[in-house]
Amino acid sequence: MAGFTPHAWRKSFRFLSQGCFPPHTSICHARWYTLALTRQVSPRLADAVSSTPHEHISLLKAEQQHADYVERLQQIVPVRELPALIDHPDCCFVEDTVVVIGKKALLMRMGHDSRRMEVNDIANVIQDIPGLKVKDMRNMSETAMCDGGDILWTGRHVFVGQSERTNQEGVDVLQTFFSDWEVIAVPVSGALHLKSLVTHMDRHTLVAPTGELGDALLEDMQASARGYEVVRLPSMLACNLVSVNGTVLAQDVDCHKSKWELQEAADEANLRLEFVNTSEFAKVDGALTCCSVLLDL
Ligand code: CIR
Repeated sequence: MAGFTPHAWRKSFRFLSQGCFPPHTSICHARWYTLALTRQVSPRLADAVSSTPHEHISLLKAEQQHADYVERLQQIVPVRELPALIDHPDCCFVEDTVVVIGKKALLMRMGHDSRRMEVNDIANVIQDIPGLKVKDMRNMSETAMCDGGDILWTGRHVFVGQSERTNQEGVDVLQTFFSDWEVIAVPVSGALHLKSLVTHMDRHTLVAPTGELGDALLEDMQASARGYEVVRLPSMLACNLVSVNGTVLAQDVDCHKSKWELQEAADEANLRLEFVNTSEFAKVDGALTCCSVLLDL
């Protein structure tokens, strides 16, 4: 079959053997990963950075929710769970510390001072992973800053949110390092990170909130010109998806319409959908994507 490489066969086989692919269907644009990194919750989670004063956080509940998240991930991809960094309340939001695209990993200078030391520990972990070319933003520019939550890598495009945490110099460093890809900068307002607003369900499907915020963002991303279908949801929180190896993890929000729309879109895209409750993390602006770094080695 023209254009269908042994690699593609292997992936299809893996997908079929996981039972995620109804036998009568043949099109699936799921993203594939071989490893996920997660980090346990700091006992000081209640001191995490927060954009608004937050309700009381139950550490016990947060640990249970995190364990559930990790367990769900383990069903679909091997997970390496790193120990909590006791003095870093935000340490479980590991996505912000490093961006991995293909065989390249870029360590971040994060946008919030209080989180910057988190990168030192992940640097050791990332540098020990064979086959990865690793660079450190902190050695590439004096002023660049970027949080991983602002990078949306759909498998076709690298979108970078210019938010309070990611500046133009950060975008420039990304473009220099990930030179095989076009890095598309989009302004972000009304949310912490780009991925607080928009994520991808598969290579061709984005998920974004209904309303003006979503409209403006999708226009800046030129989503439709770039060939993306967009699922629009009334709940912004529900737009933060983790899509791995044919399964989509979504937040168990109160908005039934959002969950219903997601289910319909997942069915159409031949993806399995599971809802995960991360309510304790949402109190400090944490979402689903932020709790893991996904690698395809
Ligand atoms: C922060 O403000 O940095 C953390 N409290 C939450 C980070 C969430 N990260 C993400 O969604 N990528």
